[in-house]
Amino acid sequence: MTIHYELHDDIAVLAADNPPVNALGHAVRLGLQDGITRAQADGAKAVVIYGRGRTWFAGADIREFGKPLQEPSLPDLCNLIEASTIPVIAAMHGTALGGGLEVALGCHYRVAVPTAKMGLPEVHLGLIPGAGGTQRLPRVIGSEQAIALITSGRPIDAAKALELGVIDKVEAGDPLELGLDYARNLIAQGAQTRPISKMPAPKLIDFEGAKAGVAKKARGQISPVVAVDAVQNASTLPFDQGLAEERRLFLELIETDQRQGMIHAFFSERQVRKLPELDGITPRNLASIGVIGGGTMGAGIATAALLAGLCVVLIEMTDAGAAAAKDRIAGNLSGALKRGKIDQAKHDAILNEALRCATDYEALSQTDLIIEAVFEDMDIKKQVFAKLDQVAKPGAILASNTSYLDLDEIAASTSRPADVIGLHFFSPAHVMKLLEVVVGAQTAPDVVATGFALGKRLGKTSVRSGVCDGFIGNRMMFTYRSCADHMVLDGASPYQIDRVLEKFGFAMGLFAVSDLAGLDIGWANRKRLAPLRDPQERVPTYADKICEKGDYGQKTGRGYYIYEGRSKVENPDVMQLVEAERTELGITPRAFSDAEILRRYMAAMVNEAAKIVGEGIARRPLDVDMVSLMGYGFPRFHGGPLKWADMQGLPELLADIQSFAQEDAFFWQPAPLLVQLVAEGRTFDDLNKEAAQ
Ligand code: T1G
Repeated sequence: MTIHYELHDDIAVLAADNPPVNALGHAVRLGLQDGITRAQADGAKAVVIYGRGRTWFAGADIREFGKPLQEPSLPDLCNLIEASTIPVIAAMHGTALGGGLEVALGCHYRVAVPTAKMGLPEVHLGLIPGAGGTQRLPRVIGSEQAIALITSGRPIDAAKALELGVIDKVEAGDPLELGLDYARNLIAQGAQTRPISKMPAPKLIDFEGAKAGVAKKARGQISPVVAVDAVQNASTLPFDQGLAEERRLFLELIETDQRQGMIHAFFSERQVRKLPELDGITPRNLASIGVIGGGTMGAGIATAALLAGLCVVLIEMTDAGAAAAKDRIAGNLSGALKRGKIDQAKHDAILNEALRCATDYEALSQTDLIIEAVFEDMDIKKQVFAKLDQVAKPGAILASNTSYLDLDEIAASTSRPADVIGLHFFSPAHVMKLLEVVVGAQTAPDVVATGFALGKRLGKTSVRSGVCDGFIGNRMMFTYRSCADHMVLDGASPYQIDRVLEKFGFAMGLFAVSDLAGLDIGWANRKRLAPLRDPQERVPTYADKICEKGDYGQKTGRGYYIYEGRSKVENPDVMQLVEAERTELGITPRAFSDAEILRRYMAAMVNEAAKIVGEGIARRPLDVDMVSLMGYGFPRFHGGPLKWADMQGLPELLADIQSFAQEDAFFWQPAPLLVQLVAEGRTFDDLNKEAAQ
């Protein structure tokens, strides 16, 4: 039973009971429909709806999307609630999201506990509110506020909802009691129903202007732009027509790849933390951590841990280095203070009590987990781990923040390789969501479980990776970067490639991102790999020549682009270096269409990703998708490179790779897994489903 019907004197109560989040699946909708009808038949004077468990309805049941619709639909249910002849009160707690808020807007009165949050996040699923939200909300808060809430998908808290008039009362306590009290008062006052659909249409605003602003921010995502059209209808059409239009637009979006991509991202974000190998494994205790190295990465990691309530001991080589590290952390914390993430008291407590900066490794002797974030050099890392092996307590976890290097080789420099793990953070480490948890050949299961527990504590999306050069993310990046370099040598320009990627939905193109990260990092990595390179491999040198000029990107003001203030312009030196290299190699440049650039770039990415899954470096395709979304800016509405590949069609992608291999058989070796899936008519999603069984 997902909806319990109770009579409290002359008040009917509908209690939702569909854990974990009271999703408005078919059974819940049926239960509400029956409950509203029965209450009126029972002669109740009012109805209170509330949610048992941790929350009011957190929306439609996302698992039902794409499946045949079962009546009553959610918009019909909201209309039925609104048409009730007796007042219906929504008593909310937890997260009233999407269809959950729309049900509340179908009710006549809304009350909430102070901790409740509410919003319409449908755009994050590639959709728009589809149960009256685009028609009822603007009538209550106006079109501008409604557009802001719906196109951002961001929830508001109860205080803000009260201020905007979305709810009528905020009071601490049990939501059921709150609802019953409110109903009793209404009955005592002889209050009537109050259908929002009967409220006047919201006044017209500059919808075209609003739409243009939303489209700019959406960077190719469809649903936020469609949402503006739907809200506009609330001002220009009668309610029922506006509702019908909302439904038409909603059902159109259901059929889009973007909806599939974003729902894949939603569930993958939750699935990625479930690893069967960790079932029943208890993580080790985590109260304090140590960080070796107080540079940008070390200071960011320390900040993330401090903000999550952990004590941190940070080690630097010198007192000056330790002081500089403390300043970097203080800088990060003042940012968190400005953004209201922490208050002054917490800020001061962190800097004065939770953080200790030192130069003596002995200071780490009691910490539970130590993360090394020193220069990306194997010898230096081995020296650090050998010292850690001496001072760390038994059972302490020794972690490396290496971005590329062989974790097993690092672990072998200690007497406790089972306690060694890779925790690969992304810069800035206190902001970026992704954490690659790199599992070595000897890493103990409870050490892996502790890595994931730390990730959860820091609010990260943790993804398991095996050991290979660059793990999941950097290994893929190395390949699609090489593909881009090859296209540049053959006739494309870095700037055309960046424009194509931004049109595809990336916030920044590949070369602009390299400038942001610092060209010297890629250069150091190319130097490291040079002795290991296969002579068959095409290795363009123009990127090295840019660095040899001392141009490292944003940090030097010049890289692929020239940075003056907030503007950036193409750096003419780059194409001169490219043309010189083409001449030297006897290459006659040719034109590349935007479509071809995208096909090659994505083929390279997907092919490498398929190798990574095929080799077991990534457990499932969704792991790769999560790495790309959370750490490499891959547009969420495409779902990730492997979800995107499934939607494009794997046979077409394989055919592309096989045709590109005519030019460069060494670079374009089709991934065995991709060949197998195509031969078997299967997809990457099939692998995700099998892994979840
Ligand atoms: N449908 C189905 N399952 C859901 C769900 C939903 N709406 N929300 C959560 N779950 C599952 C989730 O997969 C996980 O499962 C478990 O519940 C706990 O979630 C017509 C079109 C509510 C803030 O977008 O944002 O209404 O992994 O791990 O971190 O206009 O879940 O345990 O098997 O995320 O505490 C709009 C989506 C739908 C809200 C709780 N609603 N959910 O966060 O727990 S579209 C949303 C969330 C809609 C109408 C339209 C969060 C949460 P499992 P969790 P959490």
